[in-house]
Amino acid sequence: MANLRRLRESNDALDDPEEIRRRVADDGYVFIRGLQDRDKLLSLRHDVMTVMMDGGWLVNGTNVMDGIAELSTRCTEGDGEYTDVYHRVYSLESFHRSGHWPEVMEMMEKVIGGEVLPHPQKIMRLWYPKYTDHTTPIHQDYVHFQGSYDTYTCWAPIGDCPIELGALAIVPGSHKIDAVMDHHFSLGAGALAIHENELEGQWHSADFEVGDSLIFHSLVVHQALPNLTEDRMRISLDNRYQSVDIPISEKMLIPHLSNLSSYDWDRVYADWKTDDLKYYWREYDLEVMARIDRWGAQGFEEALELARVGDAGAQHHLKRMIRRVPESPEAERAREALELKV
Ligand SMILES: O=C(O)CCC(=O)C(=O)O
Ligand SMILES: [Fe+2]
Repeated sequence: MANLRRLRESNDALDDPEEIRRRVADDGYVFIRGLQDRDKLLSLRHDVMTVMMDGGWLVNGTNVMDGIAELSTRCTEGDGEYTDVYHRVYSLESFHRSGHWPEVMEMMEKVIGGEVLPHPQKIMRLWYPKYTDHTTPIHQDYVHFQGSYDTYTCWAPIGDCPIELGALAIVPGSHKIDAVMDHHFSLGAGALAIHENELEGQWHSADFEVGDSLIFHSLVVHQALPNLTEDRMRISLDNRYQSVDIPISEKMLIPHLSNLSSYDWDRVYADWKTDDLKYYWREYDLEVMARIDRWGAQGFEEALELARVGDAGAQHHLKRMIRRVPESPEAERAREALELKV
């Protein structure tokens, strides 16, 4: 990306929570080098890559820690094959525990300034190389996670993530608009994108080393950079945090991508060795908000329109949806839109 600037590092302010909050208020983010323990992240990397190897996503016989992708198995969020392996990863106790590591919780307490609720819905991204049509597009997290604006994402790669492997890029200060921007149909995680021409500001990113963490507000505009490597898998955490005192969306109380298959917490917990993180959020008296379907519904209408006029991305998206939920009313509408074209 031309004119990509470097994120400001905020390690100098770690002992000054007020200054951290000032930077978050001004820039919408703080970027902390080495926030998370390298050895714990590398151990998590081993757990995740082992599941991916078993699922056929890595080249047989290679070192799992290298994350060398088996390109013939490429898939992404929204594909049934993705969900199969992803939900095996999702059942790892070590993955969920990483969202509660003390170094992350202490940092989030500084950012939020009170008791912090890690969202039950943890998220990991498993991104193949040479698959850049499916890179996470430009968006604000609020359209996906809803609840309260004052929700923060902590994004961290599970392993080193130089820019070419697909680091996260943000537009500092873009949260100050204090509103959700228009989102349109797109391929890539979330399937909704802000159009670049509606944006002001500069893209910022960094070569991330394992442990480096980017924490940003739910209205900050961001995207993933494409994974331009020949053969490396990019894996990352994007977990969410908020004060226990503000509303949370019901969407964040269920496992990620559980709407795409029958998957629930009992299945997540099936092989866990400890109990302390099971249903941990139930001890709080949380205000739970109903999900808002507006953005997703509008994106779907746009996908139908685009498919009718021959847009390959929209057609791909709809075909995938038909495979996933063939009996749904949406699939019926998708079939109509696709047939109009042929
Ligand atoms: O890692 C990605 O590709 C997407 C991450 C993201 O959008 C987020 O953390 O909110
Ligand atoms: Fe995001």
